[in-house]
Amino acid sequence: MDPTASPSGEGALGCPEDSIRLVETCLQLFTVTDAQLQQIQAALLASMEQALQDPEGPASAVRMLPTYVGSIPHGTEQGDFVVLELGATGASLRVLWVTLTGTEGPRLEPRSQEFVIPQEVMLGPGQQLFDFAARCLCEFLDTLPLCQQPLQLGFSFSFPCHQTGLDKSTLISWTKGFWCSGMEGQDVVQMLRDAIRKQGAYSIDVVAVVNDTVGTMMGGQLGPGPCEVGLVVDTGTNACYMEEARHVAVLDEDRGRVCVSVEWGSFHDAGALGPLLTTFDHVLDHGSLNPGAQRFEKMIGGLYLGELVRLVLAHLTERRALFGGCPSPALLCPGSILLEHLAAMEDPSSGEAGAHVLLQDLGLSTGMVDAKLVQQVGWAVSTRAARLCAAALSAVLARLQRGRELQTLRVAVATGGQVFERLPRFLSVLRETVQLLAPQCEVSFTPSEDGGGRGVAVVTAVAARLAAHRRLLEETLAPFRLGHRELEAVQAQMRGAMSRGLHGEASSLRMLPTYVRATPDGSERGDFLALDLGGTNFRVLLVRVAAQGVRITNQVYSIPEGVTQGSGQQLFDHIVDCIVDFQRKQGLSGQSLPLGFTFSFPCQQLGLDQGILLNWTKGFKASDCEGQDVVKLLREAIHRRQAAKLNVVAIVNDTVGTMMSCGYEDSRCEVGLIVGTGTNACYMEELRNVAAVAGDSGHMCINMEWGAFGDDGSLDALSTSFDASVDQASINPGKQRFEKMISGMYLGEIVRHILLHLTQLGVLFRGQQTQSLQARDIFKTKFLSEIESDSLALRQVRAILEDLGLPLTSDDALMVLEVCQAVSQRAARLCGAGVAAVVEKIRENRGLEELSVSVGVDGTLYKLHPHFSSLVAATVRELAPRCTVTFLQSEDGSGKGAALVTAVACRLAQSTRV
Ligand code: 0WK
Ligand code: BGC
Ligand code: BGC
Repeated sequence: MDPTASPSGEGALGCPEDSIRLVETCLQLFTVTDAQLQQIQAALLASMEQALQDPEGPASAVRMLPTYVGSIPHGTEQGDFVVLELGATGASLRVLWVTLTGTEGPRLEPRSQEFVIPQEVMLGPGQQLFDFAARCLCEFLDTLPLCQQPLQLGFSFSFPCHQTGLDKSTLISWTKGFWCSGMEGQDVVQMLRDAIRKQGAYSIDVVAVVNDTVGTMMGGQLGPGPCEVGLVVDTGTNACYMEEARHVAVLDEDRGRVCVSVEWGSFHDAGALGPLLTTFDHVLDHGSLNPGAQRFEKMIGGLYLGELVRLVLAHLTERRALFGGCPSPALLCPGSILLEHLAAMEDPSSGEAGAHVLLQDLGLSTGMVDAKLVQQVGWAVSTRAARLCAAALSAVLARLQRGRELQTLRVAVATGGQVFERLPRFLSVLRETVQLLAPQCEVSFTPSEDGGGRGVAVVTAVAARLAAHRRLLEETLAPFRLGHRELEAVQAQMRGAMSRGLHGEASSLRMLPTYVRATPDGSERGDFLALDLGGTNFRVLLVRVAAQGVRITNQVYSIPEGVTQGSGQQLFDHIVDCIVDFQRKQGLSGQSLPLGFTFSFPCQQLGLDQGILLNWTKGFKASDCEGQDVVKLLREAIHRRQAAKLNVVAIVNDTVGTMMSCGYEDSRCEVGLIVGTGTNACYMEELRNVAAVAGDSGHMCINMEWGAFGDDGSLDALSTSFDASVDQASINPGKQRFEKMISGMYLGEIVRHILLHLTQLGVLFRGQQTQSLQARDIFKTKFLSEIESDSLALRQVRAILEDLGLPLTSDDALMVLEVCQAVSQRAARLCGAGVAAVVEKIRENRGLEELSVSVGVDGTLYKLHPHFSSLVAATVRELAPRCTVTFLQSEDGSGKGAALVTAVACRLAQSTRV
């Protein structure tokens, strides 16, 4: 279809006026009205916002790709960096050596070298392109006086990529003159690393990959407003800008900004752009490497402007409006008119001369009219390009305004690319049109330094800093990542300590007999009082055991630190006061109910109702108790308080109470596990294996007191400086080493010490030590459970940490999350190794191939942490594959267990009396 056909449709033209009219009609096609530009601006803005909100949604016209660049340069970056630019300037790549000297240092000119990329490399296998780039890189470095230090490289790769990190980016599709095979979907950084390694000449670390628009923006001179937009019009075209992170759905961020590469080259909107596409655009697209794609780019990019001019000239020649209707072979040859030809015709005064040169190059005989008309064609094509580019840029400005809810906007746009360098009129048309389309924006245009090379070096400096931080973080957390072999060693050491403890030999595991010989059989009946001391809460319970089941009434009482760390008398008087208060409230005053006492501390039991406290743990240190029979201490307090009716029948450890409580529902429950303020486990051992208790048949529940495992130094290999800091600051240094690596009282403190260490290294909080983080116990273990919860987006992690007065970035929040994960995973894995040791002991005790057993569990950390329980179970499956272990979370706590132990004792006492 001939766009300029006269209604009457006849061939040859009468006079020059006809030619001019025909040319003007033809050039009219390249005229875009302000209204059409506003339409494009609106359509582009709409698809930008759609792509931001719904990246997976129906293919939006523009991609809006997050670049992981979260801040614009603050000029402090320093160091030497290599920059490799591929794809911005068509058939060439550029290597630069950039030295950043921070805010104080002098500005040093980068050294650079350009390499032409052979056509067959641009259209060949992808690996070949990267090998070519790596060879050029080494050739350039060979020219520099370099010493052997590893080099850091920033890779400017000017094609649409899905980025998942500053150094991780997969190619979506080729554009412009590139069409290498086997590359789409590939990680371009890995491709480059492999190609450089193959060269084997230099040790180069590729630390960042950026789109050329980002390098352009980061290289923008600091002007009136911050440079927050990068605009490239080179062979292709694109822009990036600093979007509010909360508006980028693919990032779960609510604060700060992130640079987004718009990839507006692929913008196509039938309504807004459709009517503007001329036949020449369709012909050009049809003849391109990627027909149907990058339609907007093909109206603006320097790779296409010359071709558009050629197609128009060829058409007008065919219509005999130019060159007497005699085309030259060159005029009919695609790609024969280049950007520099347009550049030569740009200057209103010398432009005609430039047109003459072009026509000579094309072997066309030129008359004055022709040259003038050719210049007009060049202008029309580049003017349209500049106005369309302005419409797109105005959409970005409108997005910036809307994203920040601003009435007016002041911003600097960094520009880069040959079209800006060679077609000076392009920028003035662009500026003018932006003023028209975005009147409420005050926009300054600033050419990017070194074509964006310095900008890429700045991003590389930031990436290098982050990569260094990541390495320091990994080094710091590595000791917390326990492998299968280390856990097997812990399991074996625990088995050894269990055997030695049972035989009464020196061992960090005391393996205390509890005089609980059986788990409940369901025949227990009656009302019992129970006390539960030693966990987060002190509770007094009334437990009614009936045929229909167990009913519990309980009340939590606080125990002030002054009492837990006061005198023993004070502590037990306080306990009795709570009991009396509870009895009064439950209308039990004066009633004599059997009482079971869950006392969650290491006790040498001499009988069910006799327990000598070996040592306090978990922050308790009431005086005159260690070495005492705590049942006696309780009875003395009862006596002092004249609460005569209380009958203490049994003292049990919370692990035993938990096992009994769960055993009431599931008779296979033969292990009790607590992971709360403290940690410990008990299990049903064969009596024959318990040296301290007479008898060879039957079972005895053993309180392992595994919190003390490793107090003999057997865990030192796993202990870190942070564990040592926590231990030294505790009220029982050197004691409860296993507990201090696992339980709720200590995990928060371990994390706090690691955060202090990472702050010192400058990895966190920009190295600023904050007052709040110096405070002991400020980082509660419950924060780990909150921070690691999957449902919590990073933003909520920030909220928790900001409440602690920590000035953090999203990278900081991510690192704090990783620290919490490392600490809690080590705790869960160590706990799993302990349980594996116990269930394997039971299996071997019974000479079984396979064992199926249940473990009753209680404790805030185990119950509230989002991943702790599943990681314990996974570790047990890994280390004790011949045991099928069911973990039963205790609902009623160990108070019920204490009552059941008391009930069993009363039943047995009853049966011996009759
Ligand atoms: C609830 C039990 C109690 C035990 C506690 C441990 O009833 O006996 O001491 O769990 O968990 P914590 O409260 O220390 O987190
Ligand atoms: C690419 C963009 C690039 C632009 C300018 C386009 O073809 O898709 O990633 O920024 O060219 O080089
Ligand atoms: C105590 C144990 C107790 C555990 C869980 C440890 O500190 O020594 O007796 O079972 O904490 O509460």
